[in-house]
Amino acid sequence: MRIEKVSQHGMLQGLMSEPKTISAKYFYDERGSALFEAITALPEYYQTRTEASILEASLPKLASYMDRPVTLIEYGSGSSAKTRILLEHLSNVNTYIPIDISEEFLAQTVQQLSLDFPAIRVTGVSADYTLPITLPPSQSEKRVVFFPGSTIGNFEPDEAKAFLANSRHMLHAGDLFLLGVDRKKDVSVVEAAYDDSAGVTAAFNKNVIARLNRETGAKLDESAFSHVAFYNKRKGRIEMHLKVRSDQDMQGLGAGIQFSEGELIHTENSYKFDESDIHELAVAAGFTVREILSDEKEYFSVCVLE
Ligand code: AVJ
Repeated sequence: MRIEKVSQHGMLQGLMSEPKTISAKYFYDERGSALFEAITALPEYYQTRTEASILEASLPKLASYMDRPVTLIEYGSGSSAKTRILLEHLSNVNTYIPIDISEEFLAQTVQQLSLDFPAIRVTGVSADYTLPITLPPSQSEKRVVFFPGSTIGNFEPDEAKAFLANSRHMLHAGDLFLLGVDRKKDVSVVEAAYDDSAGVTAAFNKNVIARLNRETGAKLDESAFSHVAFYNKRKGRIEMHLKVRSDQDMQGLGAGIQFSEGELIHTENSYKFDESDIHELAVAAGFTVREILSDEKEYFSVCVLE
């Protein structure tokens, strides 16, 4: 008998299905995380600065919810830029647990935050938060989960509900979930945010091909893929795809997988929410909507769920 051990890679799974997909979580290698940070500063990408302005304008209100010592837990913390607003102003936060899939990025962030906020205990957790995770045990503290940036929009509606319902199970009565959601709005505004004139979003999308080459030995021609982004009105979501410009055969771990000219590889969905979507999602997950904090144009909302 001969048993052979083969290596596998999660990126290959979606590439073997029809139509081909690459899960959006694969965007966030070190370069992808840096490109995403660049996206958040683009003039077209209103989300990040709008959410930051909502948080700033809502600080007294948020402080009133945090009436005793708080452990703040963040999913997909990235550079934790928005969280700094909370850590600076909400004096009852004494512990911060950033959770991120990009370990290199997380290590840098945790180091910097520990220097900047010596009074706050910062414990990074490097994990794929779409899978079950165990968190350091909490004391008698109030837990506040922060899931900003409308990252919830990357999930299918059923997955989003299941994810929120699962997170609710590690919370106790009186704990909170702060959920950032991108609102439904004029299509031209939302499409521009995913196809910026500087081409940063295109580079972010195409970076998954570079990652595929590096991690699976695919040897694909990166310039043979182009960025496609559009709003799917029926589904209420932005879709990003990579369009194959010339036939390609994968080598390495995915040998045998072929890409045909004109084919679309689906790389991301980013769902947008109106008020009834927010209520439906929260209620299905067992939460009560305490408050929906928004900017003047209602481009973005931070939902206070309990
Ligand atoms: C980090 C998932 C919220 O969907 O807007 C930015 C990722 N994709 N530009 C989003 C993203 C393209 C972003 N999220």
